[in-house]
Amino acid sequence: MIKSAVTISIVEEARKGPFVFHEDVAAGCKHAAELGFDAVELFAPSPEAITALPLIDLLAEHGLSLAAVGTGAGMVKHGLHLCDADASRRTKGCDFIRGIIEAGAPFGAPAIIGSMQGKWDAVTDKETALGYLRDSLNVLGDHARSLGTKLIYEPLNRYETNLATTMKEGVELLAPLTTDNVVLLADLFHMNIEEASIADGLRDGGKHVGHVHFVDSNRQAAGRGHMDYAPIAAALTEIGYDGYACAEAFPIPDSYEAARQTIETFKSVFRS
Ligand code: LER
Ligand code: MN
Repeated sequence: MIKSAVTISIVEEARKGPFVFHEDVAAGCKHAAELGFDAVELFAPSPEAITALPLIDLLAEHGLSLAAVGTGAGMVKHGLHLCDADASRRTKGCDFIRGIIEAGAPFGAPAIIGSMQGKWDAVTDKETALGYLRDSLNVLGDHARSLGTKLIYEPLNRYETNLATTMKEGVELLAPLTTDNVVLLADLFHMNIEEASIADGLRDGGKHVGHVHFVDSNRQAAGRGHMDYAPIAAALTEIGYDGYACAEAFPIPDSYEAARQTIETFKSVFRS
């Protein structure tokens, strides 16, 4: 059965980013639980910031799981990414992600590689960049396996990456990997921009889809845009998806209302 989750960001630089709750993890967990979410997804500035949180207690107190942990702070805070032409900067990017994997693993929470994948450019051509990215996915995927979790790779829209922008390209990126421990994140916002059909994109991802960012066409809470969720839910059922549908959306009109709207739409899409 598909489970519900909602994002909490404690990254100052991402204050205007598409996260439902910001700054206060305790308040985010309290509201998530009140509204009936199964889990939260955490976007934190560093591995140390995760381990410093009273997460075990907060999750237990509110009966929540940790769905996933984001790694994008490596990019927004330090400008790191996995396709940097400079090998020492690639290593730093990889180390940052390794730290987040290790901070999430005790909670069974996989790390997400989104913006940390980077882009190819005039210095690093596409094949070279894809090679760098695959090298890191192999190492980090195996590391996640050694800690009992998966690694999540997220195709992004064309304005955020030029590596893999569709589920089909995501599958092609994973195909030559030596690790089988990397799954795809289907973010409905990115898919709405890049896929000819979101439902067909989910079918392209098939068994590789391991996480979903549940959001509307305008990156607001599900139910506040023009996304047609019925064919999306049908495609997720068809591919046997039973992971999280996690709200990664702007806190519009405010965090609580965005979360409330999300769970209302979640129930009508996945529980009726
Ligand atoms: C970025 O656009 C995004 O969707 C995030 O999940 C990536 O970290
Ligand atoms: Mn996303």
